[in-house]
Amino acid sequence: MRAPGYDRAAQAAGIVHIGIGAFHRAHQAVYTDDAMGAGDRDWGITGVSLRSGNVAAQLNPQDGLYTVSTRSAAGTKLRLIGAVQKMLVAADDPQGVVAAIAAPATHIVSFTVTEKGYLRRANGLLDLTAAVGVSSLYRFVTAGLAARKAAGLGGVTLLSCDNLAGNGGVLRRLMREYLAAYHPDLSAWFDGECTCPATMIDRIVPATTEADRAAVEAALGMRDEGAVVTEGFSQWVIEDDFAGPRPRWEKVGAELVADVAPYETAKLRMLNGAHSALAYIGLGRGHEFVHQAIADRAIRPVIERLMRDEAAPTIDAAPGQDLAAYAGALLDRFANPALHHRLIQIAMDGSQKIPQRWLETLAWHQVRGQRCPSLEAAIAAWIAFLRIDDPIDDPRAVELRAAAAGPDVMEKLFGDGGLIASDWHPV
Ligand code: CS2
Repeated sequence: MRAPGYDRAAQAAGIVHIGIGAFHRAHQAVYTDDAMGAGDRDWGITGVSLRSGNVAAQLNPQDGLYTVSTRSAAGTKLRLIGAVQKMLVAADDPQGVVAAIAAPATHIVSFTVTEKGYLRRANGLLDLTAAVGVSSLYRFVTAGLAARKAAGLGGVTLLSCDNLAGNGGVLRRLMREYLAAYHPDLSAWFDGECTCPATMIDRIVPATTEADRAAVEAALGMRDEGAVVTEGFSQWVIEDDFAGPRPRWEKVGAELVADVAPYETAKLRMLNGAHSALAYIGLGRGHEFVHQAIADRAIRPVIERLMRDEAAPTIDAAPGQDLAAYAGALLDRFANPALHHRLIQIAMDGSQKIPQRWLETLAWHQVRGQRCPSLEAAIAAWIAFLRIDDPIDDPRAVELRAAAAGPDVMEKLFGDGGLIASDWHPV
């Protein structure tokens, strides 16, 4: 098994990562481990969980070490990742999180807090009440930045790695709203000292199951509570706009570009758009996993059309970006039988995901007088999903359930003043 090729104990922590779940451990932490393996120094990661102590309880007793299993039809590869040094739980140690952000060695604060973690209201503006809550990223980042300013230190790069359209710009705007409301004295310093690059992040990482941990234990001969399981494919496109030093991630497979938008739009509308459609349509037809749904002959053509005929034409491709090839590669990735990616995991938080995954595509076609049969089928499947009796995992579950149960559901969900704000109007 491949192990870290650098002296872990000698590395300072240069990155504070907020929202350290399986995705971060299988993606950014791997690039960072590779960068340190290639000679970069002092990019250890301090992981932060805003609420749950689970990841800290898994990783801290292992000194931050964990394995990544890469699974394909050809078999599994195991590798040990050393980039994460320690874990903090914000609810238990808020001062520790602030101190980590304020540490002189910290240059990057990165995020995978999921779509709902940005605490936006349906109109896209910051929910100023939620943003002062105990598990708000804004509170910790602001306190850390205020401490840096007070100590005469420079700012940091705030790196959003979530599946939002224009994630960097969204984070910058929401941070500005927060500062204007609660810390106006920091606004100008933030604008002058901190940057928020956009990123496109891509790797399919199913939630780790007990069976996965048992498989790792069988291969390793020891228990890894922090194990993560993923596919071979990995992609990271980053806007080259850093406030200070950064790992040379471009030496280890990341792409540093001037404009992330074409990659991010393609990823959200094609990969994630197809994923959400597979989730709701697939669950409706009794499937459990992505690879089963994509093998269903009633579903696969719907997904192909969604990617090729509905989403792809809406994207202004970058030079050399081949959207037809991308669609083909995505179908292959979805078909990976070794990954066991649960549809119900993708189905969660639909209210937060659907605008950038489906509605922007629908709006693009609507102004051109065109329909999108696949996306319309996906919306019908989502509504059917909202009507079944199981609990819905979504921050707006109660309102969604009520809207889906009554008459005029399309209007209540997508109409003017509806639950899901968008430029697309149901007809
Ligand atoms: C998925 C994503 O759970 C979901 O909503 O669509 O997590 C997806 O697997 C990743 O974005 C792939 O990069």
